[in-house]
Amino acid sequence: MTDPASPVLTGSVADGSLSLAIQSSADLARVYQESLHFAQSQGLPANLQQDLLAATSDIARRVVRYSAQQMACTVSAAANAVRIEWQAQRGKLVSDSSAMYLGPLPARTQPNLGETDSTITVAGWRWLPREPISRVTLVSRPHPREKECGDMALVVRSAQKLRLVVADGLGHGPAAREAAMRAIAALRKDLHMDVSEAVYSAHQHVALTRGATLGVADIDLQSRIVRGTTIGNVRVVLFHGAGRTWCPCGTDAVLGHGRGNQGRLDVRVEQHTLPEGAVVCLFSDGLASQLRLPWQRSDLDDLAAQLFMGFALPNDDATLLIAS
Ligand SMILES: [Mn+2]
Repeated sequence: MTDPASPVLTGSVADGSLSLAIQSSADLARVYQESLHFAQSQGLPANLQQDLLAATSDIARRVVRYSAQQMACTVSAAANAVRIEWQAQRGKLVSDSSAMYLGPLPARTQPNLGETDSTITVAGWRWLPREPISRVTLVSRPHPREKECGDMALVVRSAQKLRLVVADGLGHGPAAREAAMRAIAALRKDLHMDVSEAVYSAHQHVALTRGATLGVADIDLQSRIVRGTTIGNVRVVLFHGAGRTWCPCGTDAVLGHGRGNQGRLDVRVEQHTLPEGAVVCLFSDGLASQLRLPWQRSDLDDLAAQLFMGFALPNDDATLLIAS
């Protein structure tokens, strides 16, 4: 999961960690046993042990249903806090929910993109015990003629802050990915910087590539304030209740272009408080801009699958990152 080409980029592991191998339903019992042993060896409180077992069991069942060609799941524990990261590459997207679309847009009928596409990567992050934002799900798929996705996502967290990023390299293919990867690397390295500074830094890093569009959301985990911006057509949207609560207007520009005296990038950062139960979404233009949440709430991983299947467009890299 530390492969720089991977969409999963994370901080370091502190105390103990456990890697779970999940290939088929035959592994589910072992996943449970290994998770239990890990939870006990880390001396986690009973309620945290239960939550950890429930989470790894849920993830293992999902991963088996995705029929992914590659999967990884890592559990880390430090100071009575647990982080779980998982990734399933080149699988088929499935959703538990029978109610596919009850939202403001009409249900999309077959063929269902996710069920026919085996190039999708799904990844998730969970933090225990529960916090203002304790889960993130990523769904990503390259352009149909490409092997590598020109979009990249970043999920990185410190004690105070969770940073979510989607970068979309212009065009598609390896050169697009290079541009996106540089933006992501800068925003990971500069986690300590505020959104505006970090975006300027990314702007420098992306110079000499073909450029990228970008969405960034920094969530302050103590004050429950989200600060965000967009450069170009990546969307950052806060959903709460029935509709869009907040969406930073951002800047119509290309990251990495227009450097020098004449082309200083105008970064406009906006902020909003994060209400209880809010969902933060970032997505590239490979998903339709009118993306809306369905009325009926479901598990975050199922919601991500539903949104991706409902709104992904056929002829571009597509990346959706959602957090709740
Ligand atoms: Mn795109």
